[in-house]
Amino acid sequence: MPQQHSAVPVVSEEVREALDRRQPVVALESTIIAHGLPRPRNLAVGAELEALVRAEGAVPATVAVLDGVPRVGLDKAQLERIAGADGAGGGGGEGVRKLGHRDLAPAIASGATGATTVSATAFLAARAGLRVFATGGLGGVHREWAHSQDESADLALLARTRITVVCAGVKSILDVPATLQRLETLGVTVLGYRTDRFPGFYLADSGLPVDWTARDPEEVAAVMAAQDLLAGPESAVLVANPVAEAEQLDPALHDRVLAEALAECRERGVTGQAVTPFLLGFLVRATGGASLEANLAAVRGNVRLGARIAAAWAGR
Ligand code: PSU
Ligand code: MN
Repeated sequence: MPQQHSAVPVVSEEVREALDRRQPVVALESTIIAHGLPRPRNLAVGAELEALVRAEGAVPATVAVLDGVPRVGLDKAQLERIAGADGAGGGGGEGVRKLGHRDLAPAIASGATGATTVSATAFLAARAGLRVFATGGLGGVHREWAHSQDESADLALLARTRITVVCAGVKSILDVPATLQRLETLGVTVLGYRTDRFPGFYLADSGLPVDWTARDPEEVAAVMAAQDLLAGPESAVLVANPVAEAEQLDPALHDRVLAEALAECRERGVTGQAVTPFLLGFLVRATGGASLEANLAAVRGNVRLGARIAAAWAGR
């Protein structure tokens, strides 16, 4: 049944008011909540991330699609549905799909409920007029790319979306050098935050360098302003913010368990959208939860920094 919506996306009143008053707003994705973290911890994390944004004086705008309506800014009940905690079978839990930007049109047309990945979140947030987005780690080129051609839609979308994405690099389950190369080819600006090393998601350092370093939120905002001044292709800025070394996953454990995860993924023939959640879930179990703590530490740091960048941007 075709659906009709007056405005896409629907922006919550709180987010709309903040944008109108030029107050800082930070977009948050929902795939990490629905598919990237184990339940029931995921709901607490979703709420915690919003609270962290507020504690920094900014307004959080979690993005998702509910009953075919793309939304920027969720209320408590909407966040609970995405986390699968409504218990009422109203499309929550397993019924929450993972939506990249290409999935938005069919989700709208069919009235589906789903969590948005980096690509869908960046797209909807930019459409709503948001400029700053915080997440964990981006998708990218998978290690089996030559065989599977699996490159996250995150990369191409960020090559044509004017938004600043704070992340802990790209997920270390990926081919990180290939992903950095693709970002260069696609023309996406990458800034290390207080570092000249590209972060490794669970690890503070992926072993690869970055060309540019920002020392504070004002410097990031200055890059954003320069992007607008140039009026070049509508591309993103990645702010690569490393997890604190004290909170990173033990690198030796990381390398060992990741090799097991990749082998298991191959053996089971996991493909497509299922690959990233499978690998993240495997790592959580195989590290006894240590990868989850490192993942959360990275996301928390990114969300806090996102709020500060949004404040610097709003203050310009
Ligand atoms: N960061 C995390 N956990 C996640 C993701 C990012 O800490 O689960 C999600 C993001 O939504 C990202 C997606 O867009 O993983 C990438 O999935 P894929 O590789 O299928 O494009
Ligand atoms: Mn993929």
